[in-house]
Amino acid sequence: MVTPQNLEQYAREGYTLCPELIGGQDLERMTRHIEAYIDRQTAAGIRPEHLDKPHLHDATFLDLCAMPAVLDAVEQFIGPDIVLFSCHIICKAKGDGLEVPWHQDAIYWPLEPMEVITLWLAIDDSTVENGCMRVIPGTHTAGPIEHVNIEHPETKVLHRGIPAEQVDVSRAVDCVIPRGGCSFHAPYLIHGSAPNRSTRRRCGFTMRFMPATTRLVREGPLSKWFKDYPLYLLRGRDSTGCNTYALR
Ligand SMILES: O=C(O)CCC(=O)C(=O)O
Repeated sequence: MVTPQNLEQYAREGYTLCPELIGGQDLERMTRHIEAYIDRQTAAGIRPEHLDKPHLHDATFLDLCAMPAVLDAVEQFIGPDIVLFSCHIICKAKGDGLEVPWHQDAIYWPLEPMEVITLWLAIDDSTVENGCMRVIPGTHTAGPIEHVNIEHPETKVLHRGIPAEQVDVSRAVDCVIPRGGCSFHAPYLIHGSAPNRSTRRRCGFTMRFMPATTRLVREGPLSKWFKDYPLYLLRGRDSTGCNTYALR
């Protein structure tokens, strides 16, 4: 459940944690579907951290992102007209989960204005030991920061990141979240996560939503990825007509 304190913290610090978002049969259904997807993809040789945009291959993920508990929470932050921009399963296997370098999500996205929120749902208890997400509070207002190519990219989830020397890691906050709870973070917030060397899996399902007043810029430098990229209007309407949407 999203509280007024969550909204206030998100505005002030660029992130907030909700220890309970989804439970019961909804959480079971989501977990079963995600685990089956992970099994299929890892059998095909894809690492479980790299399961980006599963909704493009499997429409059930659209239904999971449209669960009322998810959209009711997101509505508190971005209002009633809610577009699914993207989603990603980032599952770090026990003893073998890759690090996510420090980064800002926004540098990958051609969105105007850059109003988009990430809901990171804990499919497993997410702890310091199994590589929970870490954030640098307050960095969401700094705008874009230069990212560089990562050394040994095969050992990381992303190929570009912000060098650790340029991040004030003394201010990092560990997003410890029980299964079924979530965090929300803003697009310019600096965040990352450590490798999972523990004996427990750490699986997260990120869902990224924007208000229908944010435009996906399909032309320009990122058009290779976004020219034909489907957006889904999951709730409300687009009164500005700034995007085109795919049908669910
Ligand atoms: O799952 C993680 O450790 C990192 C997640 C992340 O970078 C994101 O959701 O934007």
